Amino acid sequence: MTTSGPLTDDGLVQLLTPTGERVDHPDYTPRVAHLDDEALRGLWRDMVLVRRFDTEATALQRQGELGLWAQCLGQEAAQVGSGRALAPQDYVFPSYREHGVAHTRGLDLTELLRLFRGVDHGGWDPTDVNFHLYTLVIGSHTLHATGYAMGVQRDGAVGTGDPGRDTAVVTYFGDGATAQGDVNEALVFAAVNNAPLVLFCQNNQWAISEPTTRQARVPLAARGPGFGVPSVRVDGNDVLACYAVTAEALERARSGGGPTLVEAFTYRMGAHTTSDDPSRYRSAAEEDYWRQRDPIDRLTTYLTATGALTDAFRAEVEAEADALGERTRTFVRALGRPETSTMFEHVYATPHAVVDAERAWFEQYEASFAGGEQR
Ligand SMILES: Cc1ncc(C[n+]2csc(CCOP(=O)(O)OP(=O)(O)O)c2C)c(N)n1
Ligand SMILES: [Mg+2]
Repeated sequence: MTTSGPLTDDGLVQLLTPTGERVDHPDYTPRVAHLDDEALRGLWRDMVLVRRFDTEATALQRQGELGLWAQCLGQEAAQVGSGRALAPQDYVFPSYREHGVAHTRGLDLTELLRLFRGVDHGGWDPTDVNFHLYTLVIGSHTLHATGYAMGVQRDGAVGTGDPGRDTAVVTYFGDGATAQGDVNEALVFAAVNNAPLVLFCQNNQWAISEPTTRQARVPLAARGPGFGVPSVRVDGNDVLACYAVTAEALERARSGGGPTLVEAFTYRMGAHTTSDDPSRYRSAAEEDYWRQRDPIDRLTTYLTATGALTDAFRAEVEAEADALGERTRTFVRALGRPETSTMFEHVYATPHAVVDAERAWFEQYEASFAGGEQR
């Protein structure tokens, strides 16, 4: 689109062009060489299912079943490509639209909806799938991830050479988050402590209505070297390239080589959230430009050309997506009203005197209303 500043699209690692042709890259082609037709179909299936789920969740918000929804529309390749490069023992700290990553971790996507319906402060046990709770405070979780990665390092789970043991931590954040102090502090701490961390920035061009040009004068990946963190810019709508650069960064982290900053250059095709109307601040021409770079379309074109994507497989995935949509709707509508006292659960991992006192006060307060009703 442009050749200077934060919007330049030069220098992006790419293995699959927007028109669905494979291109070679000396460093990164070998990192996807083992992905056979079945694995490639798997990436396509992941992206199709995530998009269907995202569409269903948006519709559920419009029907009043969810308080809010943050779409990942357009970012499926960045999320599925990076997520599928992870090992089971790796640990993820997401922000709030990493639905594609959640899917690759094995989290049932419906579990994401408790938070957006407002019936739970989290919704899942992060340790079940090594996928932390969503964080809405921009950038704060990059510090949690850095601390967690330093803990992994101190546990001796880095650089042992045992592929089942060596662990990396990945944190996902947006372009806007890079302007926050927390993300910059995370980069400093991760760098000087050589933390086994991958800082995965999805540059989707917008931070609500603020364009990337209001966040930086340079490509976001150019910030990494100033912290002493190796950085790479990847075509975020190319699932293969995202897989490859993440695999490299994870390998560096697990082997003791320290952190990497990945800038996945992508686009938020939807609104920021269901509370936003992007037509107020961006052009239809820009949206068209990115629609032609749709991450799913390019893999569809490529796999159709190679013969890997058969009509039978497409029909199978379509049926699976229909079933997921149906299950999502049923799940959300069956979520009841939580007991108010559940807000006191999981504040700390162990019992806490202040929380106990607050719960006791609250129960007494609620009982006073019940008594009032009886009078
Ligand atoms: C510390 C903090 N400041 C402001 C906000 C309000 N806010 C919510 S999302 C957002 C924009 C984030 O943009 P970006 O980091 O690019 O992520 P994206 O939503 O585009 O994925 C802002 C400013 C917040 N949640 N937390
Ligand atoms: Mg953004």
